[in-house]
Amino acid sequence: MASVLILMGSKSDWPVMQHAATMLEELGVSWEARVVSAHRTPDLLQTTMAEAEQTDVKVIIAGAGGAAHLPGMLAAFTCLPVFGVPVPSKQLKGLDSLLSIVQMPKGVAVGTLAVGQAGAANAGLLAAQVLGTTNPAIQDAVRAFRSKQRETVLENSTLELDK
Ligand code: RP5
Repeated sequence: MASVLILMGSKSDWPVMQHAATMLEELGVSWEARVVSAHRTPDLLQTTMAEAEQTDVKVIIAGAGGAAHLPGMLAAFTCLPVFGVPVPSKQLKGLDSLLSIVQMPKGVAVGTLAVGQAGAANAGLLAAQVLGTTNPAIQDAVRAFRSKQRETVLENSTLELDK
């Protein structure tokens, strides 16, 4: 397996979760993405975590929507860091996903990112920062990303009215 395992509750989550993969690509971090549902395939969830524990996976990113128990269930099966991404839901726009993921009871930790694409991208960034603590090339890539972002802001710092 790759360094970062991206899991999601449904293929319908991929348009959001692919932003985590894009960020990891940009930072030179290997990733693998799979669909694993906490309530539709609970057995697969358990075997996937057992597999992750035996390979080189360092960080898990988990995206889910609605009653989003996937990140918490994954965290229950591993001591690898789990970052949860609340995926926007049809009815409640992801507020349900956010509260489900962020309100983990004491004793099992899930790091929760923002709802939607920004959260997915930041989950990739945060995973890279974790890996960067022991991998200088990845840390350099994160620094370069920050510098590029800064330059973009400075280039666009003066605003003019369209005439
Ligand atoms: C969750 O239910 C998934 O994470 C997804 O966000 C949501 C809806 O899934 P589908 O009905 O689109 O498969 O388990």
